[in-house]
Amino acid sequence: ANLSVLSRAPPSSEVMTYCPQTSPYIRGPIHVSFPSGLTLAQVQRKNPLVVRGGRYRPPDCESRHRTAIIIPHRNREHHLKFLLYYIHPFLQRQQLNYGIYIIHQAGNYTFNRAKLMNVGFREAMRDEDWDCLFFHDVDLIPEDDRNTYVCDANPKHAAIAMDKFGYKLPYNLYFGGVSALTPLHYLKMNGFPNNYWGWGGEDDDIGVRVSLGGMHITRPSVKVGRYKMIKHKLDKGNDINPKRFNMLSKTRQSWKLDGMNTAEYEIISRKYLPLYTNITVEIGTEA
Ligand code: UDH
Repeated sequence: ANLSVLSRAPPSSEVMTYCPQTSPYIRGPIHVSFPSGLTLAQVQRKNPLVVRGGRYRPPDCESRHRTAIIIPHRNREHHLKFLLYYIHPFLQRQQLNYGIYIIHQAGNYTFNRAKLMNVGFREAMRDEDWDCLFFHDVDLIPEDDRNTYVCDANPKHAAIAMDKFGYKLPYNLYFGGVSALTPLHYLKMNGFPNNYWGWGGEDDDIGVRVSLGGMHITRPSVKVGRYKMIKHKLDKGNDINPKRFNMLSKTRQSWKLDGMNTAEYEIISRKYLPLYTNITVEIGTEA
C-alpha cells in the first residue's frame, strides 16, 4: 500500500460526505460588468482553491458532479480573462468538481469551432472520467448561478436567453453558445461535425444530430439561462461560411460519416496553467 497516502487519510469520523443536492452558496442573479484593467493574476488571487490546470473540488464535501468546461479559442484573450473571472466563482458556488479546458486552434487557417469541441471532448476525457461536458463560447457570461453546470437526461442547451437576442430563444432548434452533454450523449450523436469551417451552421448541425441520435434538447428556464455576450465583431479568419445551408440540408446523410469517429488532429502542446488547461491543436484545413 502507498503509506504516504494512508497517513494523510482523514480519521474515519471526518470522511467526506456528499454535498447537498442544492448548494447553499447559490445566490441567483449576477451583476455582470467588465472591469477595466482586470488581470489574470487578480483572478488567480480571488480563487485560491483553484489548482493547476484550472481544477477545483469543494473543500468540505464530496461533489455530486464532475463537469469539464470546453472552450474553443483563438485570439480572444481579453474575453477569456472576463469569462474566467466570472466562471470560477460561479462553478465553486455550485459545489462542482470541475476543470476548465481552452482548446486553442493553432495557426491562421479558418476557424473551426465544432472540430475544436471534438478535440476538447477526447482530450478532457483522457484526464478524468467527467460525467458532463459544457461546450462554452468564450464570450458568454452566465448571469444567474441557478443555471447549474450539470447534465440532464438529454443534451441541454443552456444559453436559452442571451442579451443579444433580447433574452429570448432566437428559434426552437437553436443549440449555440453553451450546451451540456454527457459522454454517452456525445457518442450517441457521433460528436460534432468536423467540416464546418468559418462562421455559422455548425450549431444547427449539432442540434439536428441530437435528434438523429435519438435524443431531444432540454433547456433551463429563460429566467435562469441568461447570458451576457461580450460585444465583438466577426473575427479575422472566421468568415461567414457560405456552404452552411447546403451542408445543413445533408446532416442526415453525413452525421455518421463525419464526427467524433473521424476527428483527426495533432496536439501541439498541453499546458496545465493556474486557471485553465490550455490545449493547442493543429486541426488541419478544409478538404
Ligand atoms: N472563437 C474564437 N476565435 C475566433 C472565432 C471564434 O475564439 O477567431 C470562438 C469563441 O469561443 C467564440 C466562439 O468561437 O465565442 C463563437 O464564435 P463567434 O463569437 O464569432 O460567434 P458569434 O455568433 O458572434 O457568437 C457573432 C459575431 C457577429 C457576427 C455577425 C454575422 N452575421
